[in-house]
Amino acid sequence: MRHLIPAALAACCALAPAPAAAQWTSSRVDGHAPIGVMGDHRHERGEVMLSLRYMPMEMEGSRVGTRTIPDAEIISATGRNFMVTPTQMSMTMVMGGLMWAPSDRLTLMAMVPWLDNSMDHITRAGGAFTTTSSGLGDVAASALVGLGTWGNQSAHLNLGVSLPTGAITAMDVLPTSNGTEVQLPYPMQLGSGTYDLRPGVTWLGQARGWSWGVQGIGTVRLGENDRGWTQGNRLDATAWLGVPLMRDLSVSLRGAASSWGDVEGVDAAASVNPMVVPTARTDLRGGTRIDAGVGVNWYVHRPSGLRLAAELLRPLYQDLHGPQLETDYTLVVGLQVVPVH
Ligand SMILES: [Cu+2]
Repeated sequence: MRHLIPAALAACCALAPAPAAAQWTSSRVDGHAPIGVMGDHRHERGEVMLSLRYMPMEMEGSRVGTRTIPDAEIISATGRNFMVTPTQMSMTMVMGGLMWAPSDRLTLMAMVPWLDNSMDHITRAGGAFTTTSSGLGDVAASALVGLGTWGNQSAHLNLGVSLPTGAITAMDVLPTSNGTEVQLPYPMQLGSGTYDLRPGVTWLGQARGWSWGVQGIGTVRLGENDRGWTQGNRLDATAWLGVPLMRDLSVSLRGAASSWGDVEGVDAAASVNPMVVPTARTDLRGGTRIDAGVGVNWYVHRPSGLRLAAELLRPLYQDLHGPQLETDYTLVVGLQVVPVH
């Protein structure tokens, strides 16, 4: 059975190069995926890896479906008839990661995100204001379970769970709240408020002068949070190519597709009226986006496993339940080190 799966895949998957004599190895500079991919590689028994990622994401302007819509139309009485619209949002995530391999087959991984959000708005009355939220996001833990390594190919399951450690009652002052803090709409919250399953699969391959990988991961929300709503489920699929330019430096090209659902239920205590601003509407949260990314991996110091990597992603396609803010770019800069071999 273990040998039938790769045989069947190799037979039908045109991307897979003919098996070479070399064994797949994470010690190649392109043995780690572009830095925006999580849970792409396993470690050898006893190894510990620490990582830190800095991930700013910028959103400006809104879309309805695939069409951009002017902010003025969103707040016009003859347009979408909202009183307020977001014009811009900056989301910065700093994420610490820990990987540890109790065996060659199993690598355990924990990720701890810190979020910093800022959203600018304009109002029909001609005003402008900004809201912010920051704090711990949803901590995730996962097991990367090896399916096997067959020559120059390797595959594992990603069995993850996300914990509801991020706040879902983040507050700030609004122009209409007379100086008191009120609960912010859904996109400014820091977590889902639910336990989420994150099942997936990762398949990797290496040839002499290049490498490839594909990964698909779902996010399934379990039940509803204690405010009575559920963030939409999501699906993330990505594929990449890596090319070593020299022994310790590689570049990458990646495509990433994401699809996520609307909010189900409603925060009964939400202080913002969904008639006022699109961000308070549960049915204007979902969408689909396809990003293209270019990245670089640098093996700075092999004895300590020190790597420095960066990746820039720009959307090729966005289809949003809107008006909803569109993404302009995502940058990921990361550092990885292996203090225990
Ligand atoms: Cu690692």
